[in-house]
Amino acid sequence: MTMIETSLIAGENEARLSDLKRDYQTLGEKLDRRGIAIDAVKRKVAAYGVAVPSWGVGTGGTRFARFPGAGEPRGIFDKLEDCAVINELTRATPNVSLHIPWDKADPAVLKGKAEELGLGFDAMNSNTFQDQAGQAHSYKFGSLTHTDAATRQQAIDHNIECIELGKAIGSKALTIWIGDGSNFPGQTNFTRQFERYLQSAKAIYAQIPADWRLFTEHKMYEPAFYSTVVQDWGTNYMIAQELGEKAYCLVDLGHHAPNVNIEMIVARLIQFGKLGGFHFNDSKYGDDDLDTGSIDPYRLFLVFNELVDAEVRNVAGFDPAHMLDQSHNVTDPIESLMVSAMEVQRAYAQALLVDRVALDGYQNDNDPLMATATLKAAFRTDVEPILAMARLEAGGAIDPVGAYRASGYRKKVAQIRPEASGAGGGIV
Ligand code: PSV
Ligand code: MN
Repeated sequence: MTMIETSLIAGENEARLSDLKRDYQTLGEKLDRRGIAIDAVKRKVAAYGVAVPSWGVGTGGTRFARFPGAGEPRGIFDKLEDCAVINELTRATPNVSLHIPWDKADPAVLKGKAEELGLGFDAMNSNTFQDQAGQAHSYKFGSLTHTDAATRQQAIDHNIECIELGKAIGSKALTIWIGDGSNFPGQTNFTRQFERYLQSAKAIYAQIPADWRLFTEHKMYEPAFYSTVVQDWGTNYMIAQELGEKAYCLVDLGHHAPNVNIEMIVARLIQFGKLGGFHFNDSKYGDDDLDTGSIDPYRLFLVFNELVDAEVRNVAGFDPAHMLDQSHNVTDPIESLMVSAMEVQRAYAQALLVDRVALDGYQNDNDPLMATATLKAAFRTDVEPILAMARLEAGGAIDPVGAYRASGYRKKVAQIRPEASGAGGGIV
């Protein structure tokens, strides 16, 4: 049990419930006229889940400052409690993604706690972008691509340790993101550095269990500002191809140049069987790590349009992992993560409403105006009654943020987490 009282969810009074039923029925009639069965959409939304990053429940920060809130999680077990609240109210986030060593703990205890809270574990994330206390070799000049073999081996061993821990707690994937690159022209030899990357990645890949997947995550820049080793989806695709069939590309929405057509990258990776999954977030300028759907919900919808297109076409082996990866600097992280999970569900529900037969026809007839209007018709549909009904039927809240605020959870945990110092490394 978490600290949210179920009575509070039930406390979402009868008036609210009857409003929802009416709204659901009205929307159902509207969709019926478009040949769409609302219950079928609701079932898909209800079955959909997006993983929460353990590090997301602590207040994030920038390199200038961090402003922690009261009742911050003190470690992985507090983080799991917060993640359970998110899932309890939204019923959309059954799994948590761990970052090692931030979340390192006895696997049996981790597993027990997660089970008690009704949670599972998503992909494991390794961390070779920071030095840890007592570490033999520094990552200042790189990790998996370092010029020094012992430093590379240390980074490889850390990834293998993540796999071992993941196996013990029921995870089925490892995500590798490295900060390696350079800050000056001439600082590194691009080719030799990438050769070292491939060599190290192959050593990790060799330890990936048969029923696991390895995700590599690209990012254009930061912390290296002149060049980054795994900088874009092209390089990422080469890596996945070089490594083998268990290797896939992970797309973090914030890791591209502004205005890049991410939905097309998604389509390409699907077409060539290498889309591993997502880190959802939103951005205005760069890797802002703002809340998913807060800046450009249409782009999120367009990404989901590609995913639903693949789902409808029954693309073989298509099963991307979905996760949030954001930094909450000015909001209560629990609230941001709940809203973000619902934004992802909303984009999925809207994409399910696209009239794909009509779209196909307009595309073949070279009718761009009607083709784009077909997408807009789906995007403009207010699917909130579908999301709320799916949540309610699964035991969640009609209005998760309202229920969370009414529960007083943050105040309660602030009393039992007095010396909270923040979660993880505070970096995203
Ligand atoms: C890097 O910016 C990133 O997106 C990677 O996924 C990291 O694991 C995460 O943020 C946390 O720092
Ligand atoms: Mn990420």
